[in-house]
Amino acid sequence: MPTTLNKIAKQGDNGATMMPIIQGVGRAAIEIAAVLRGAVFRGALGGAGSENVQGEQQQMLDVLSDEIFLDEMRSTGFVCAVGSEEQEELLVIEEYSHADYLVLVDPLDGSSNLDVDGPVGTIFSIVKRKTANSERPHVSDTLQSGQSVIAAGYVLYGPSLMMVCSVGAGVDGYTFNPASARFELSHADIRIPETGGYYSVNESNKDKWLDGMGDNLDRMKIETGLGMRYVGAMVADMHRTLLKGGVFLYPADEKNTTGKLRLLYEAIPMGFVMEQAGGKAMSNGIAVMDIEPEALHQRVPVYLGSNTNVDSLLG
Ligand code: AHM
Ligand code: MG
Repeated sequence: MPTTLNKIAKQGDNGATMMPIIQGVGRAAIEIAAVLRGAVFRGALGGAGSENVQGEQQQMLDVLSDEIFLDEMRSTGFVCAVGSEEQEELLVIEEYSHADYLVLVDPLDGSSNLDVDGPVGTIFSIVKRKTANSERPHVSDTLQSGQSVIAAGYVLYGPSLMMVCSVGAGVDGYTFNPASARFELSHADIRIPETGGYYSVNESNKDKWLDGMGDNLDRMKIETGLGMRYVGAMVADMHRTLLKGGVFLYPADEKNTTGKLRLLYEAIPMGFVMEQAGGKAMSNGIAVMDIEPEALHQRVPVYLGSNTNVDSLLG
């Protein structure tokens, strides 16, 4: 019998409590994957005609994925509120507003890849509320550092459908098997190599990077001779970096002066997974996991990957 997501339930107290929510993420992933596969036939590719809170054009699939994810979190009965990259405000799940956990999500990361059938992903993390269960969940419940994350992970919609997640006891990867209609353990106890062969970044921005990162990258390239890979979807770039080693970065630049990637929906969940796999996740001079969030949609510079490569880039 293949090992399924049920493995998570056996990973200590956190695993047992997180299991229903992660199963909900799995159901959302299967639904989103089906919507992505059929999108071209349903006229669901392209803009939704709306902007998200960051002033970015939403794709129809961003909106659909957000709805699917929220519905599945509601159906678990364990989630009191969801903070989503696609929603300006914290979404309180009224029926379960007394529940213990909040989920932070980027429902469809890298959605600029959709028009060219490129990989996209879902990124999530789970925290326990700080407010009393009798109170209405509040945005302050989401403003907790990575040290408070109980579980986090991502879904990769690529040639196969994969979920990579951690409940704080290492990192496992599960691949959806269409024959059994289940996520099956395919990548047990993922450990990032101490050194990898690639750096991953949108290098076209280099002249506009702040904090001397252009010079750092040039120096690292000369010292290490690393090759370059960049998908432009963080989940895909993170996944390659996790399995093969190397470094992924998105520095602050003249346009995104505090960075582009979102602390709560992208940096912290990926930082959690990266550290659990033995790698490193840094922002400017501080570990991503030590940043105290100040706002739901806060952005930060991100440098994550193999210890050797992150150190050589930032060193
Ligand atoms: P999104 O959440 O709006 O899709 O934006 C995040 C994405 C990441 O997946 C990716 O790493 C980055 O934006 C790519 O940005 P760029 O096109 O500037 O290279
Ligand atoms: Mg994103």
